[in-house]
Amino acid sequence: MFEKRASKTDTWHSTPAAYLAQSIQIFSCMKTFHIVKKWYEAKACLLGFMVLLSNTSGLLSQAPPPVPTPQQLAWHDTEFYLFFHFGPNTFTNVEWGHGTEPEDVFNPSALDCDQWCRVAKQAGARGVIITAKHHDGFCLWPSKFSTHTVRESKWRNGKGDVIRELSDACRRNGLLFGVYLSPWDRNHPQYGTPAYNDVYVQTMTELLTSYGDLFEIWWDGANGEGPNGKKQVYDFHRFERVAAQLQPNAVIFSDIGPGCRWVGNERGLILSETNWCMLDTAGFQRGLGAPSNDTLNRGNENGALWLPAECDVSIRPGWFYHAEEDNKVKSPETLWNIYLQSVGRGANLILNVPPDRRGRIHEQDSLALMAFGEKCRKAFAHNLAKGKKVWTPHRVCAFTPKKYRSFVLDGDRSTFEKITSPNKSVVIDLGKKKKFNTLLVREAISQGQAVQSFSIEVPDGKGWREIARSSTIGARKILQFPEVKARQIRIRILASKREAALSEVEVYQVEEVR
Ligand code: FUL
Repeated sequence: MFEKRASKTDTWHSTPAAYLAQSIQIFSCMKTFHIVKKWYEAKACLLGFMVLLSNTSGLLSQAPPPVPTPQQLAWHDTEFYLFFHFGPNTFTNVEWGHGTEPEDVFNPSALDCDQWCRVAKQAGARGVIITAKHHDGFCLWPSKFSTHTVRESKWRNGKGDVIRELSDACRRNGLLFGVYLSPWDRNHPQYGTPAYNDVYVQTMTELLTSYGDLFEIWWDGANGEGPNGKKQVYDFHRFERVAAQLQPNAVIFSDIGPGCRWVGNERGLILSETNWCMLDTAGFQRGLGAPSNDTLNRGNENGALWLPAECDVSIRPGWFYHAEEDNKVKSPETLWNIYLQSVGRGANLILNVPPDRRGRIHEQDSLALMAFGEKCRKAFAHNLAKGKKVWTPHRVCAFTPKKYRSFVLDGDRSTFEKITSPNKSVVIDLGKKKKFNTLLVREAISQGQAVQSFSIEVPDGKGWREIARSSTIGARKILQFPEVKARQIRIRILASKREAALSEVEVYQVEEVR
C-alpha cells in the first residue's frame, strides 16, 4: 500500500521553480550519498537478498486483483438505462399481481414502443430493460411454455408481442435491449416443484433466442412463495450456465450477480462515497440469503469477484403505472441528484419509467426525462480539460518540469496512466485560468480497482489548496464543489491498494450546482 495520507504542507512541484529547487536539493544530497555508498554496498547487497527471499513467498501468494470481463467492461460504459414495468398490473392497479388475473385485463389501447425509445434517447439512456415476465407469471410474448400470455389476451386478437415490438424499436433507435424474467412465478402450475426449473430454462431459452442480442438479463430478488405456500428451490447454477451460453455478451443482474449486483436499496443510491466493484458471494444466496444491504451498497474492498453495483429506482413511487401517481413523478433536479449519487459514484443507473394503460410513456414522465436529459447534456457539453496537457510531477528523473499530452486527457477510456511515486499526483494545466465546479475522474478498471482515497487541489499562491476529497473512484467519480477559478488542478492519490491507474479526468463548469 502507498502512503496513507500525504502531509498537509506538501507543496511538491506546485510551480516549475519549486520543482527545479527540489531537484537541485536531491542532486546535492546524492553527492554525500556517493561517499558512503561503498561502505553500504556490501550490506545493502546482503540486505537486498534477504528482503528478496522474505518477499518471494508474499509475491507468490498475492493473487492478481479481480478485473472486469470484457462484457462487464462494456456494461460499465452503458452507465444509464431505462426500466419498463408493464403487464397486467398496469391495468389492475397493483404492484404484485396474484397470477390469477384474466389475460384479457392486458389491453393497451395504443401501444407505441417507438415512443418509449424516443423518450429513452432524449433522457440520455443507452438502453432499456422490460419486465418480460413479472411475479404474476404473465408473459409479454406468446410463450409456448405458458398459458398466461399476450396470446390468451384480447389485445390485438391474441396476435400481439410486446417483446418483439420493443426489441425492434430498440434496434431502430440505436438502444441496447435487455429483459427481466422473474424466477418467482405465481401463475405457473409447476411452480414449487423441481419441474419448474425445466420450465424456467425452457421459457428463458425461448426468450433469449428469439429477440436478438441482449445487454443485460435481470433476475429479481423477490423469490417468494405464493399464498398456497409453494416454495421453489431454484437451480440458479443451471440458469446461469444456460443464460451465459445463449447470450454470452449479456451481463446478468441479481442480488449477487454473476454479472452485476443489486445496490441494497430501491432508491437508486450509493449511500456513501465508497463503492467497491468487488464482492464476496461465497455462502450467500439471492433473496433472503443475500449479503447485508450495507455490504451490497459499498461492495467488499478485498472481495474476490468483480461484481459492480447497479442502482435501481422508479421515477414514480410504484414500479407499475398508477394514474394517482401522475403528480408524483420525480423532478429533473431529483433525477440529477440520483444520477450524481449512482453514476457519479461509479455504479450504473436503471431508472424505471412505467408505460401507462395506453401503452405510452405518460406526458409527466416524458417531460421530466426530457428536462433531465437536457440538464445532463448541458452539464457535460464542454470538458475544459479535453486535449490539454499535464505536468510531470511524478517523473522524478526529469530535471526540468515538462508538460505533455497525457492518456488521462485523451478522451479514450481504454488508455490510462499509472500515478507513480513520489507524490502520486497528476497536475492538469487548463492553459489559462478557468472557472469550474465539477470534476469527473475514471480509474482504469481494466486493471482492477485500487484507489481508496484522493483529493482535488488548486494552487493558492503558496502551495496547493484542497477543494474536494473523496474515497473510491472505480468506473467513475463525479465530484461537485463550490466554483473555483484556476489554471492548474492537482489530483492526488491519498491511499491506494496498489499503484493507481487513471484513465480519464474531465473538468466542467455546471450551472446551478445543488
Ligand atoms: C422488486 C420487485 O418485487 C418489484 O416488483 C420490482 O420489480 C423491483 C424492480 O424489484 O424486488
